[in-house]
Amino acid sequence: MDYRKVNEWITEMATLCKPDRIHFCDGSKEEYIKLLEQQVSENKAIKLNESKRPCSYAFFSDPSDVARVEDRTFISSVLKEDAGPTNNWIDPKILKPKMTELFDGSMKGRTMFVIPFVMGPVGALISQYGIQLTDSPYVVCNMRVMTRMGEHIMDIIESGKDFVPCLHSVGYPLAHNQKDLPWPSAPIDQKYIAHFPEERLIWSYGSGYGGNALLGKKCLALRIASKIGKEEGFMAEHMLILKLTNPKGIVKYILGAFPSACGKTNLAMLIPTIPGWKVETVGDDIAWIFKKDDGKLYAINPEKGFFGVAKGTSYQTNYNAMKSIEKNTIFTNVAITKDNDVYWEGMEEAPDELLSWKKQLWHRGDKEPAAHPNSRFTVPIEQAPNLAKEYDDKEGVLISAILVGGRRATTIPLVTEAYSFNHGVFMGSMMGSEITAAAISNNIGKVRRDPFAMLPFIGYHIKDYFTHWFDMKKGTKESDLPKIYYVNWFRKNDKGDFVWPGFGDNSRVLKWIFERQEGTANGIETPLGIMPDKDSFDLDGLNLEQNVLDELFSVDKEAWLSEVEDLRAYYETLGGVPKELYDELEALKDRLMKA
Ligand code: GTP
Ligand code: SPV
Ligand code: MN
Repeated sequence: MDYRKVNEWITEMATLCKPDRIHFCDGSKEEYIKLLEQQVSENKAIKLNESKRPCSYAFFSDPSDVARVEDRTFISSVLKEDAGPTNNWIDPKILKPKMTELFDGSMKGRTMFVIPFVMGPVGALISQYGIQLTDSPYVVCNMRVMTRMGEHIMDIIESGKDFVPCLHSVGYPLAHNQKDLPWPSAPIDQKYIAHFPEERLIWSYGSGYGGNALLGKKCLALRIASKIGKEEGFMAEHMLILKLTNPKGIVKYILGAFPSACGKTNLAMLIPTIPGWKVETVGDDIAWIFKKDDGKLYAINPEKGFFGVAKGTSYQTNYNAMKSIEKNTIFTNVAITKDNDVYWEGMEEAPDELLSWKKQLWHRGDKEPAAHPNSRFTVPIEQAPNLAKEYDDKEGVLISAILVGGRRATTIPLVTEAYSFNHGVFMGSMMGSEITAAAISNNIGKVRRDPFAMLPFIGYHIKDYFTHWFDMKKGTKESDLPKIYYVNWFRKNDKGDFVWPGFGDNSRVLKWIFERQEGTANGIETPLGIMPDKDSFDLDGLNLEQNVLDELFSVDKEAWLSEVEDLRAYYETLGGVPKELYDELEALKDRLMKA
C-alpha cells in the first residue's frame, strides 16, 4: 500500500468501524502499563502478586475463544486455484462485502488502536512492516511484546516503506451504556480470519485470541509472508532457530519445523544434559529463510517475543522458559493460586485450591484441568536467559541443519538424516502429527499430515510451496545446503508412555547432527535415511534399555510400505506434487523392498 495512503486508510477504516476514539500507539512501556492497568480496573485482567511475579498480568478468554480457528481462516485469493486444496477459500468479491458489513460499526463504544510494527529487525532486507488497527487493548499489549512496534516504526512507514494493512475487531460493539464483557468476541460462525494475498491485506473479525488476533504472527509473518517470499525468493517457515555450541566453542545454527504444541519453544530453550554443550535461542516459532550472495541459506526470527504454551512448562522440563516468565509477563487462560500467582498442569504438584481459567473455584482431583491446554505466556525475547546475541541481527544466521518432525506414537524413528536436500524436502512433505489443542478441533490426538508444520499457514497453493523449496536450492551446491533430519521425540510404548526422555536429552540428537556436519560422527544407511551408529550416539548417563533403543531406531517395513501408499494418496488429494517428491517416494519404496 502506498505510504501516502496510510492516513487515508486509517480514516476509511475508522469511518467503517465507528470507534468512539482513536489511539495512536507510541509503543512505550508507560502506554503498555496504562493499558494493562485499565483492563484490570475493567475486570478484564488481574494483576499478579507483585512480590512473586513483578509486572505480570493474567487474562481469561471466553471459553469459545481459546485457540486458532482453522475452519474460520481463509485465503481469499482472486482465484480459488491459487489458495489450493489445503486452504479455506471464499471469493474476495463475496468475502469483502460480507466482512465490510460485520466491520460496519463493530468498534462502537470502543477505542480503535493504531499499532505500527515490523516483523524482523529494522533494516533487514526481508523485514515486513505492518499497521494493525484493533479494538482490543489486550492485543495492543501482546503486539508490543511480540513485535517491534511504536512511533519509530510509524516514522519509517511514513518515510515510504510498504506495509501490510491489518484490520482487527473482536466483533462485539457496545450500544450506548451497554456493559462490556471481560473477553468480548463474536460467535464462531461470525469469526473470519481473512487474508487477501494479492493485496497483501489481512482482515480478522470476531476473535481476540493468539494467532487469530495478533496479526503480525501467523497471519503476516507466515501466511502473507509465505506468499511474499514465494514472489521475492525467501521462505516464511513455522520453525525455531537455535544456536548450538560444542565444547570446543564451534557454533552451528539449527532450525526445527514442528507443528503447534510439538516442542519448538522447548527445543529452542533446551539445556543440554551432555556436558560442555550449549543451546541459545534465536527464535522459537517462526524463521524466515533467505539466500545470500554466497549461495548459502540464512535465517532471521521475525518476532521479538514468545507466545509460548504454558501447560507442561516446568523448571524441570524448560528451566529457561520458567526463568523468562518470572516477571513482565502476560498470561492467558492459566489458573490462579490463592496468593495470586499462576499455575498450570505440569508445572508442579497442584495446590489444594485454585481459581481455574474459567474463573471458577477448582479443587485438586477435579476432572477438568485448572489451566486450558492451550494456555499461553507472552514474554519479551530479551528475558530468555539463554538468548543468542544474534536474535536481532539483520544479517541472519547461517543454517547448518533443519529438523522436521511431529508427534508420532509409532513408525517414525528418533532421528533420520536425509540422503540429499530433495530427500529432506520429501521428509518435510510427509510430516504427520497428532492434532493438539493449539487449534480448535474435534480431532485432537488424531494424526494428520502437516507438511513442514505449515499446513495451516501456507498462504498459497501447497504444490507451489513444495516447488518453492526446490527453487531455493537452485544455483547452490548440495554441500552448501542445510542437511535435513526427520526427528520424533514422541514415540510411545504399548502402555502409552513416551519411550524417549526428550527435553534436555534431545541435545544428544543435536550433538549427533552437529558432529555429522563436522564429519566426526558415523551413520548407518537404512531405507529411511541415515541413522546414528551406536558408537557415535552419546547415551552417557542415560539409562535406556537396549530394547527401547532398538525400538527408537526400528524400521517397520510393513508399516512404512503402507505409509508410502498413504503418502501417495495424500499427494493425490493435493492435486499432485512436484516430480522430485514422486521420485523420492519411489526411491524410498525401492529401498524398503530391498531391505
Ligand atoms: P506452538 O507455540 O504452539 O507453536 O508450540 P511449540 O512447538 O513451541 O511447542 P512447545 O515447545 O511449547 O511444547 C508443547 C508441549 O510439548 C509442551 O507441553 C511441552 O512440555 C511438550 N514437549 C516439548 N518437548 C517435548 C519433548 O521432548 N518430549 C515430550 N514428551 N514432550 C515435549
Ligand atoms: C501455534 O498455534 O502454532 C502458535 C500459537 O504458535 S498461535 O499464535 O495462536 O498461532
Ligand atoms: Mn506456533
